[in-house]
Amino acid sequence: MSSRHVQAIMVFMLAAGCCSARADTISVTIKGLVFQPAQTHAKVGDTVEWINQDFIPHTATARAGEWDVVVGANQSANQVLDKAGIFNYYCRFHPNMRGSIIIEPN
Ligand SMILES: [Cu+2]
Repeated sequence: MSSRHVQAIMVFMLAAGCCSARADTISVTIKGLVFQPAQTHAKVGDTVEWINQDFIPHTATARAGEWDVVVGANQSANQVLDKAGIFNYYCRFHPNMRGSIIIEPN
């Protein structure tokens, strides 16, 4: 293998390492009509994944309207977090279900 090839591979590995470390996926499980954990932390650019383990659909709906994610029964759904702040959300079908995400600037 030529040294140019080695260099190219190293650049690729560095780039991959950089970006996967910067953007995380934060999982929130929905089980028994509860978001777990109810409060979670993230950075701008991260993705939150809601994993619905219930047999009924739920939503993760931001109070201020930034996002409204429907999570089907036994399915998962994602949302990229593009703004910093404290985001309170709830389920439109079961308004007692509440969660929040504290999103820090990247
Ligand atoms: Cu619900």
